[in-house]
Amino acid sequence: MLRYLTAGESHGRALIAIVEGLPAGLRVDEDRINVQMARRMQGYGRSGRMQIEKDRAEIISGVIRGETIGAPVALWIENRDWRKDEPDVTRPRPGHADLAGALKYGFDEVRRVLERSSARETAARVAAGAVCRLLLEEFGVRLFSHVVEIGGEAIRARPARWEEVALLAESSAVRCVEPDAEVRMKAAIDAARDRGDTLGGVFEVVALGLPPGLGSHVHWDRRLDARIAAAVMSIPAVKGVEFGLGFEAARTPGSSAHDEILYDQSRGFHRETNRAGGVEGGMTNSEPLVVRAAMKPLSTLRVPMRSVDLRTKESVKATVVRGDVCAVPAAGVVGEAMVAFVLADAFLEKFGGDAMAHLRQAFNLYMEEARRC
Ligand code: EPS
Repeated sequence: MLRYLTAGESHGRALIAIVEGLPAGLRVDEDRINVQMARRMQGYGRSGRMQIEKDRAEIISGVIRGETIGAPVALWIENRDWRKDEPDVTRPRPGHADLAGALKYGFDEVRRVLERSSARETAARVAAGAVCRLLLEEFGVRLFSHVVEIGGEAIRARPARWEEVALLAESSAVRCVEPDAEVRMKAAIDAARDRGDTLGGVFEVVALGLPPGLGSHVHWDRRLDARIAAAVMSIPAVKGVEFGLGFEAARTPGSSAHDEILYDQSRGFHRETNRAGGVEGGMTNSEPLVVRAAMKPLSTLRVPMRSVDLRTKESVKATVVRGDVCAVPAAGVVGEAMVAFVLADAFLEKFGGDAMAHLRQAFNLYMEEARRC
């Protein structure tokens, strides 16, 4: 239903996102997109590039007088650090796309790979995701993220109230809800920076206010958890994705792994626990969607690992370029964008319509029925 493409190199003129399949009549406010762009640039441990850029997305098509017209919405993000003649790089970084990309495309250097494999591309994803988020917000859906762990330093517990989680994450330099964990995470980042090293971690994306039945149990590629996992897994450096109890469910007996079903007049069907993370049988069950992702440490190291020069075949140290010590907080914001995209797609699939009014009608009818049954 919905698709998006991005284009642009890390040091090219600009990044571009095109979102296609949005209904007409959606209010799209550039400033609200740019709130998300600014969030992606934050986080303790980011690279010097974030001091240079002022990421702003400009809407260049598909919106007239602040509303979509059903046409593709193109977004333009100018690169300040735009250089025409970047030098060739012949020493691939272990862990990055450098070597595999060079072999695949027949290059004898990796500049032609790293310009596109750079995580800078995620700026365009956040712009696209921000438009999807505007669509979801029209139906009361709210998305946020927080950092659970950095370099082995984890939070002990998160507050019971999701509102509090969202608020605390927003005011933390590492997007973490526990002040003492934040201190430990920042210290770990400082130590890694001093060693010329990098750190990974775990972030959690949460979506509240979802209707039941997004996605489907009937076929593998309609399952919402599979689609979200693929989208989140596509974020550079993400190595694992889990929902609710996730891998822990494998070690938990069935009687403590599921969420008992309750019903009352005012709340309808509801649960007291959310071990499933809001998805059962490949569909939303109207509980909060809780997705966690594990991010490996970034492969751009200031103290490089061993590599081989692509031209001379000599044993060398990998190339040293500017990079983040830790980008887990920013990856959480990118995670929100990817989840927003999949949810908006599933929304349009379920409620259809070429205009917001049609979508709203179908949504209201379904929600009324779901409440009654
Ligand atoms: C990034 C921009 C990049 C990197 C970083 C993320 O810009 P530059 O290469 O000019 O410093 O700072 O990407 C990586 C560390 C990576 O390995 O891909 C951004 O905008 O998020």
